[in-house]
Amino acid sequence: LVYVDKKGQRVELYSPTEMPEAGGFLWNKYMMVQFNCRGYAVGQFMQPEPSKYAYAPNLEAKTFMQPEHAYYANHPGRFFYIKDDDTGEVFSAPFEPTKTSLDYFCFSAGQNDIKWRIEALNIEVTIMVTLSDSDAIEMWELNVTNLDNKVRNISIYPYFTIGYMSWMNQSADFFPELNAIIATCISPYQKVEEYFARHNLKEKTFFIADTVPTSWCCNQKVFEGNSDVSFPDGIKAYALKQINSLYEVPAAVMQYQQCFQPEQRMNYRFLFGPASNDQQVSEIKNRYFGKTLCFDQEKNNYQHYVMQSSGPIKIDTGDNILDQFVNHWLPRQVFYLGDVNRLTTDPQTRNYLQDNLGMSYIAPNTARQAFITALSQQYQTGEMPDGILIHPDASLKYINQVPHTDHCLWLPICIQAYLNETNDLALLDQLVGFADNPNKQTVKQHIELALDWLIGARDERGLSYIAQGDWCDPMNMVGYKGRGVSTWLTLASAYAINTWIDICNDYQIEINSKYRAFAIQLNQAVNTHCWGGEWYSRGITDDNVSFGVADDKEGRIFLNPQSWAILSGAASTEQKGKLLAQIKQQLDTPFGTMMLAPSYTKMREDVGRVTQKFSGTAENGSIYNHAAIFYAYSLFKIGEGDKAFEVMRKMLPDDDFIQRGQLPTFIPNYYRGAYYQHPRTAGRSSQLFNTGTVSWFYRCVIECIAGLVGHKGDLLIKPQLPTHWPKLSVNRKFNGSIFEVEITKSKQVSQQTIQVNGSYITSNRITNIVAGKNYLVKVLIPAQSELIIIMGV
Ligand code: CEZ
Repeated sequence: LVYVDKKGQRVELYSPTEMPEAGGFLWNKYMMVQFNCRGYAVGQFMQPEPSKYAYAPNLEAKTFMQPEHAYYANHPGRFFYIKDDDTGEVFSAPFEPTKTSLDYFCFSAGQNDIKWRIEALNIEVTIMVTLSDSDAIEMWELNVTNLDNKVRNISIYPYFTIGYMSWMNQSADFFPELNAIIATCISPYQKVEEYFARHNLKEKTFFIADTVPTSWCCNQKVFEGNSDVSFPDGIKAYALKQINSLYEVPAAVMQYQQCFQPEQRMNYRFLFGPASNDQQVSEIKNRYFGKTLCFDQEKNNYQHYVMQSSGPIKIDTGDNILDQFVNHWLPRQVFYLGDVNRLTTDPQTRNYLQDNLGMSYIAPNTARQAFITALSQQYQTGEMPDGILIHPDASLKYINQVPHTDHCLWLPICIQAYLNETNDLALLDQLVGFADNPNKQTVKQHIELALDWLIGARDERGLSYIAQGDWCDPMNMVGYKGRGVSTWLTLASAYAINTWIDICNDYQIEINSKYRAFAIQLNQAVNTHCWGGEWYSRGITDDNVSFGVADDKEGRIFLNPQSWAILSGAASTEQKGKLLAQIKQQLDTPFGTMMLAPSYTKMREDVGRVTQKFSGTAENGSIYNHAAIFYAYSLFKIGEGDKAFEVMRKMLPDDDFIQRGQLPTFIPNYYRGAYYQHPRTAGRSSQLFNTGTVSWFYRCVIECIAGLVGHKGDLLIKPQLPTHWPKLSVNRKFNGSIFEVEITKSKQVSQQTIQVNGSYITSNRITNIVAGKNYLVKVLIPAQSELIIIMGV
């Protein structure tokens, strides 16, 4: 069903029906498109806010990318009907809208393109879509081959849906001089000010072909006729009716009537995207289909763009799905998130910081600049805003208008990963201004102001106020009256402070002793008020009710407070033993670790919107991978490498592809949970590739599993291999050098031994790294027992 190719860095799916929602995504700085294997597509481009160029049949609310996006018959898509003109038989590629059974089907997701190969009626169709590097343009290539040994008359119809553009004004026509269909709209608005802000909007959708069509149609209703999209009247007829759209739903359909000799192949290219005016369409046509073969050039440029996602680690574990994911798809997803900030203009502060934790490994300069951008929008009180504005016309929208209380704590946590990787101590001395004061202070001072803000935002018990949410966005009614507190936030604040203390110790930076005292105090407050005997609660509401506790029928245990109690040091050995046992019993499933259980089935007005999400989806008890990776990270920190690896490995589908419906090309934000409540849907992927999971997943692979951690410019070696791996080969780029590392389990050693370029070293630290030099590192770790680290770091 699924094949993960090593060399071509592709993942292939051989059925259009077994995993109907599976697909892949492409993006550049201007747009992103998610293609599902059957031909449906969700695309958007930035101007500067996300906008559509292929619309749904009804007017859509504009929000963020939705999980578990639903597809339906007239959903936006890019399709090719193929008709044997001699027999009248029809099929469509890649699969929708005719859903005719095919002789062969292959959907193939690549790093920088998506391809299909289809066979039916003795005709082969191959399709390739890629993006331009410099525009919001989809670039399509179609090859049709007559596999027969007789002459055949075949009609080929590319059908690119445009959909319901606007209730104010929409139309479309064919422009012979451009060989293009152009649809135009005035997107709805109300305020006069909006009129003046809109003249550069791209309100045209173009479909340009490189080959002159036999016929065309721009009118969805006329094309479908009395049938529907599965077998439109337009396809039944000999030729398409050349009808435009005058305030009728636009469509882009062309027809190529072609006589094919035996084994003859025909090639067509198309461009699809948004433009401001016809002149722009003409320029695009000339540029991509002109004499200079810009189509191929752009395709190459896009490949180079995506290649920038290459990361600092390649692993060979023998587990092909994991290896290909870590070596190619994981850095690609990390780079997507970090390079275009999820294609938003006001990324949530915690997302922006964590996405740049990931970028620290791939493009450290980008990460550095992002930390500075974020800090320049901090208030002088130390408070961080809910979102970071990264475009001059951006404003805080949607979730960023809801006050959340955790943003400050991500600063030292994310910056620590950056410093490990780069040893760029100068960052801490960099001067940066504030949102409400241009007077600059150092990054170090900014971080301490953030920590002071967290320390100040606590109640008389010493617990952190949650306001209308912490990491958990929809936990909006625990503290909206101003009194509710969060166990997780208190623990995470302690962890953030401890992380800052570690950074200062590492770099011999003087630090006020109050921080150590506050970290202890925070942990103590949690142990006094939030430990329930077997696990930690999630918080205490405005009305002083603890929740996430044994007495709760729903939402009895939450994962995050347990993981972060391990990270913050709040949990004693005994407490750790207890809470790990409870996680195993109440939260572990074959698909991963659930975020809470049992999932809520009805509104709790003292917890909030999270309880209204459907049980087992998103924060209401799914396997929310972001929470699960925090858990994995905490397990590594206490040497529970096997458990941690299991949590991570379950983020990738393997022998359960059909249940997950997901290809191992990205980690989705969740898999359905509520394992005991809704076993039928448990494990199903959200298909949403916007998730903070992947930066942490990358960090866990680099710093914990391979254990090749940067530290003050040195490379520490402290791997944690799962018990069932006999060895691990790693290629690690660090500090401008390449480390070829072989980690082998051996019965001959009782503690870790390390040879660097043939000589043993006495600690687990490679020092005096010379940039440009290659290092051959052989590590032996004891076979039976867990790793013993010689020099404790
Ligand atoms: O958003 C994510 C946020 O982007 O939810 C996480 C949070 O930490 C991330 O910053 C956990 O709450 O509003 C909502 O109800 C949803 O929770 C979404 O905002 C959610 C989506 O998955 C977005 O991709």
